[in-house]
Amino acid sequence: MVSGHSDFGVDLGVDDDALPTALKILVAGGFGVGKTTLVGAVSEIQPLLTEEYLTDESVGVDDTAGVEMKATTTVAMDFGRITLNHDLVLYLFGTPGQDRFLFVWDELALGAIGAIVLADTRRLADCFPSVDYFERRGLPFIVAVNCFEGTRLFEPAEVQLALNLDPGVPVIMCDARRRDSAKETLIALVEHAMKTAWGQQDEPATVS
Ligand SMILES: Nc1nc2c(ncn2[C@@H]2O[C@H](COP(=O)(O)OP(=O)(O)OP(=O)(O)O)[C@@H](O)[C@H]2O)c(=O)[nH]1
Ligand SMILES: [Mg+2]
Repeated sequence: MVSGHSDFGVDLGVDDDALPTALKILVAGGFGVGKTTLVGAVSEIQPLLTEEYLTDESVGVDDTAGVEMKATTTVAMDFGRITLNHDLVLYLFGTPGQDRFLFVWDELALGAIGAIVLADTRRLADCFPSVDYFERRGLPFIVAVNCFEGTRLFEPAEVQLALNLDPGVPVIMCDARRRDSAKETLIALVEHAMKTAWGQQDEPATVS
C-alpha cells in the first residue's frame, strides 16, 4: 500500500486501493471567455452542453467584443468529467457567463471543492463577479488567463494586481482549447484547494 501520487504529480495522500475520489469543480468567468471550450477540451465523456444561439435580441446585452465569431451561449451549465488517474475523478461544471443567469450559481456551487475563474485580459473586469462570488462564498479558486492569440501577454503578478486578488490566489496562463493546458489548470486548482483545506497556503504549488 502506498500513498496516492497521480500521473500528473498531484500527491493525493490517499490509499491506492481505495475507490477513486470524485471532486466537483466549477469553471466560471465572464461571457465568452472560454468556459464551454475548456470543459469540452478536457472532458473524456461527450460533454453535456446547454448552448443556445445568440440572436438579434441579445445585441447590446451580450458583449461579443473579442469573440465576434461566437454564435452560441451557455444558458444553464456545461458538464464534463475527467479521470486524472485511478484515484481521482473530476466532475466539471461550467457556469453560464451572463449576469442574468447568476441565479443558477448557488445550485452549481453546492459541494464544489473549488473553482477556476477564466479571464480574458482584454475584458478583465468581466471576471470580477466570479471573483467576488467565490471570495464571498469562501470557495478556493484560481484565476486562469485564457490566452487568446493576438492579445498582449501579461505577467501573472500584473493580473493579480489588476484583479486585487489575495496573494494566495494562484494566477496561471492557459489555452482553453488545448487538453493538456486545460488539464494543467485543473491540477493547479486541485492542488490549491487541497492546500487551502489543509491550511498550507504558504507552500509553493507542486504541479509537474
Ligand atoms: N482564439 C481563441 N478562441 C477561443 C479560445 N477559447 C475559446 N475561444 C472561442 O471563443 C468563443 C467563446 O467560447 P465559449 O467556450 O463558448 O465561451 P463561454 O465562456 O462558455 O461563453 P458563455 O457560456 O456564453 O459565457 C468560442 O467561439 C470559442 O471557439 C482561445 O483560447 N483562443
Ligand atoms: Mg459557455
